[in-house]
Amino acid sequence: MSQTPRGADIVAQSLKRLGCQRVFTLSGNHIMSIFDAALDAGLDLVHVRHEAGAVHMADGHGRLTGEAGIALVTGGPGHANAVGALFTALGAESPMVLLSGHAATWELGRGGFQELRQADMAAPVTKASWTANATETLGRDIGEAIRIATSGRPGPVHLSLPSDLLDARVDESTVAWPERQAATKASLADTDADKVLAAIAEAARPVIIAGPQMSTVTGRALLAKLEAATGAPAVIMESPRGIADATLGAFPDLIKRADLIVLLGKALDFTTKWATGPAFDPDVRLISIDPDEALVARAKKEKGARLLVGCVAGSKSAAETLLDRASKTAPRPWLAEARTALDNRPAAWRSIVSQTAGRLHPAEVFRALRPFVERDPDTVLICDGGEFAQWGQSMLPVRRRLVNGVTGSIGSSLSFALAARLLERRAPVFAVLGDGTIGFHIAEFETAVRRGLPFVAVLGNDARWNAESEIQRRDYGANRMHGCELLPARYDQVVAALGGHGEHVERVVDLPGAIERALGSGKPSCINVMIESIAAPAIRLTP
Ligand SMILES: Cc1ncc(C[n+]2csc(CCOP(=O)(O)OP(=O)(O)O)c2C)c(N)n1
Ligand SMILES: [Mg+2]
Repeated sequence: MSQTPRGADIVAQSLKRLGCQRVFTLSGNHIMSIFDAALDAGLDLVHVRHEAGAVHMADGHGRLTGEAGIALVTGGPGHANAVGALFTALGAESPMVLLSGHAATWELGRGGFQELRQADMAAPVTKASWTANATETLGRDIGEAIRIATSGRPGPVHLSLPSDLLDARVDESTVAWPERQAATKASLADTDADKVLAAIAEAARPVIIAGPQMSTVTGRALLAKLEAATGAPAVIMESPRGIADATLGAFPDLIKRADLIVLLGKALDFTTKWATGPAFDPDVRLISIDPDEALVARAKKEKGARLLVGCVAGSKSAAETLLDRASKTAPRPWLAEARTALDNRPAAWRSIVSQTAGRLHPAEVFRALRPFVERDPDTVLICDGGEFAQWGQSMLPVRRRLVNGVTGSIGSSLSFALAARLLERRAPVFAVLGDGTIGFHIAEFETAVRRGLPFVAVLGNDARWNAESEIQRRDYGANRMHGCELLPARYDQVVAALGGHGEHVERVVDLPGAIERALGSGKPSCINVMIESIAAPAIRLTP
């Protein structure tokens, strides 16, 4: 590198030093210096079609690796487009950094090109958000952004990079290069672990609810061990549908009977219904173990003396400490009862068939897809959207799975699929989504074709935004359902036109062949399955 690097070189070299070789980006005037610097730093620029797509890809990368995903967008409109997608990453507790170009410092307050208060704009949807103020310290800013994104409760961080700081050259001896730092995670004190274990042992019907950070292959394995060691059923809550998430089977029947709920990195919020109201035992007690002190304090404020233990600790390390200190317990009947509820799926789903010619019932789609998802343990499954995807979340095996997450924002799945394929070169990547949802980022199929990133999108096409239609039916009446209709468009043909593989399916017998051909094509694929509009499943032990 030159003795007098540009700020842009410092940014690119710092990313490389910190192990971030892949950058999800969309070009723009403010960041072309970084594109140039990326050549010498050897960064892989994954050049996408919408800034929100770049953020979703960085989010998907963060969720799958636990390392910060990096998105790079231009200032002003590029940044504005990116910000909305940060909300998804925030809710999913995904480590990622958004780097945005920014008007030059000398232009600020003078009506500069694409001048915008970018850091203020991103602040509510990030853990930290700031604007760099010197060329020499750009590397340190990047190191700090990555450290914050991956520490404690992971999440998105934003850093704006004024273009004059990127263009300026400085003497290399003055550069503050970032150090590779381990993410800081508080550990659970042994005394607290023992209190938690004692409370679980004393409870008759304990339930452990983990947050989205545990939604990884290792997190799930750890939770399964914790469940076996403590006799308390352990679940992950990562859906805005909360206790009614179809992934959790008849969870409402189970949680109503719980006398102790252990929140393991799970916020006491709307998804957990603040553990109050008719869905809960009024005497239920809680434990909150959370990396974020503010969330422990919130649980204390909400629950008062009902909060038995509140302590600050990272979810995974806390689960490991609990496992280390747990003594062998005899199997409890409660765990068997709880598993029956969690694994419960109505018998009718095995034989349910569509009532409409030329359209499949969602259950038929997922019965056909299931063996393909099960074929390879490394398969990545992505579920996104409304009612159709909820059927997928309840009927498909959960191992390496990404869902849009607690914020409920739809549209991220195609970007997730690209990020997943860049990491997983062999096993299938499936994205399950609705016809409304595919519209947000359908152009990313072009990115996938350009980059040679095959995956299979299984699209449930009911020609409507059905989740919202169902709200209209329920709250306002069947005769007042309007404004949510779409055309039964041929999304498969759009994908084929972009260079991918398209399949159109109207009969269940044709679906396995279509999936097989899509996988065999080696191309980004879209199977446009015409479906009936069916509400998301609600599972109860006794209907
Ligand atoms: C970004 C965003 N916009 C709007 C919504 C509201 N919303 C949730 S589900 C849904 C409908 C999804 O339609 P589709 O993808 O066709 O799935 P379907 O429910 O029809 O199966 C809408 C509009 C949202 N959650 N997020
Ligand atoms: Mg739909």
